[in-house]
Amino acid sequence: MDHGCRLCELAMARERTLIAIKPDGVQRGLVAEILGRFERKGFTLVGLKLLTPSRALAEQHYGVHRERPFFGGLVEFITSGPVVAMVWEGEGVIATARVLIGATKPLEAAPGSIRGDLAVDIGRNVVHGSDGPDTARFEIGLWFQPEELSTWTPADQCWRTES
Ligand code: IDP
Ligand code: MG
Repeated sequence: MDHGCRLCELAMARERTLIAIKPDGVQRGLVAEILGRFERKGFTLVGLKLLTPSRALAEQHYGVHRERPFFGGLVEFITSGPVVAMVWEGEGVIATARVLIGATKPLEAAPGSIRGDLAVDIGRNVVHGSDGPDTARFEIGLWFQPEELSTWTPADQCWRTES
């Protein structure tokens, strides 16, 4: 809950989100392109690994979609090869990452967004981003052990944010 107090400000500044480059993004050689967009924007990378997700991980990650007709195919797809899982940090990173990623349907995603520039099919939309604070916390805990995350401040942070 944001009360507008100093503690809330600090917590917001440390906001984190889970971003995953899906198997299609890895297979198509788009890792640097996608990762670079978050890096160039000015967010801070605090966790990074490449793994082929287990079925259990995939089913938990997409648990909210369990009843949807595409669930089986989605789990097959996300477990089909390596995924690059990342945690990015920064003020407003959860919502802004969704803007950088673009709409779920790539044909409707704005030009300039990752999906708008790099994808055409909803089932091959190259990247995942948490959709809110609760989801972000859940997904980060699912994909990363606490010790796999680095809390650090980039040396040039004062050239990215005023405070
Ligand atoms: P999001 O990735 O933009 O948050 P969600 O609605 O959470 O979109 O759906 C999760 C993922 O499930 C999508 O990124 C996409 O890969 C897949 N998906 C969603 N809807 C469909 C569909 O109608 N057909 C096939 N795959 C879908
Ligand atoms: Mg989603």
